[in-house]
Amino acid sequence: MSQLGTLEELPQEYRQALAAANLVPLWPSLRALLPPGRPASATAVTQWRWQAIRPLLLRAGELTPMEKAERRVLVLSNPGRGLDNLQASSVIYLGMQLVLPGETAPNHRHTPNAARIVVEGQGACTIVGGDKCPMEHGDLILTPTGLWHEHRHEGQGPMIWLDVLDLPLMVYLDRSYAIEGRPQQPSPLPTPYRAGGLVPLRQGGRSRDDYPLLRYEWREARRALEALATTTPAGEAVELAYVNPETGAAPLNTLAFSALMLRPGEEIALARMSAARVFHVVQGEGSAEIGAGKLEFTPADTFCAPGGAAVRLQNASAREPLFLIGADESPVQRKLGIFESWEA
Ligand code: GTQ
Repeated sequence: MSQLGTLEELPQEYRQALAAANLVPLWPSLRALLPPGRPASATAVTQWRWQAIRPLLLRAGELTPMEKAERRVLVLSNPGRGLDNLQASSVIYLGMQLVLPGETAPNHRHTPNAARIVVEGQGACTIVGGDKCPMEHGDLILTPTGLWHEHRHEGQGPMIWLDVLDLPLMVYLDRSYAIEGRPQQPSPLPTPYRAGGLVPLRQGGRSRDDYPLLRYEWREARRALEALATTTPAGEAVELAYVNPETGAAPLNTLAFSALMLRPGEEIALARMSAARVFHVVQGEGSAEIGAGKLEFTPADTFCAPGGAAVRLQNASAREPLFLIGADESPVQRKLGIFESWEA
């Protein structure tokens, strides 16, 4: 592959004439725009430690009242992409959100898709399109694009969860905006969708909802992982995909989610894929090798892997299982026809 000409090689007056006409020569930037063989990524392997986040988030609770924050969130930002850009990866935004007893994060809806993974606390709920979703440790709760949502906390003690959004993509597309709404009246009827694999028999088993299931209970995910673990050969990933129970597709248009279990002492290699992913530790301790990066994690830590990176995970305990929830941007890449994966 030949060495291409640089900007500096061009006469100064020529460069000025180009700039005056809003023109730029391609060849000095061509290799950066279209790298040979594989894409470049600014996404750095990054770990966000719960032990660092929690005290700083609780201080935000003292420093900034809800009226001054609307969403009291510390953003888990990837330094490789520029800390101020508030991105975990090119598509994924992560934020740790705090709601104190009696507080409400006001009702709104927006173009970005969001999901929350509950980290700490009891007695809060997210109301999504009138559907009141209780929030318990490890639950995955969806707030898909365009649906009204607000958070309330009627329990005791701080309530904390991890927000996962496709905000960077929406900002890049010039499609990110929010609309404020009045507080929702939660529906008196619970959603007929209680669990994956069980679809209410109405309208031939299909509802008119694009998002029939909004809350994926950790209790059920964990039970399903433990059952799968009894038949999965040692060293093979015990991994379940969260899906839309009617279509089998990823629960959000842009983001896919999975639940992972590593048995005591186990080490696994995940299938390599072109989409960046993030991992949140629901329970247990372990270590990760992501490309050339190595990190050790404890409960409620969060870390990210750039697209294309080899990921190995190890359970540090010889006695206890390790549970993680993963989120990745593969649905965006699949829809664009640019997704690639390789066997582990
Ligand atoms: O809870 O609606 O972390 O709108 C960022 C933007 C959370 C939310 C975030 C949001 C929300």
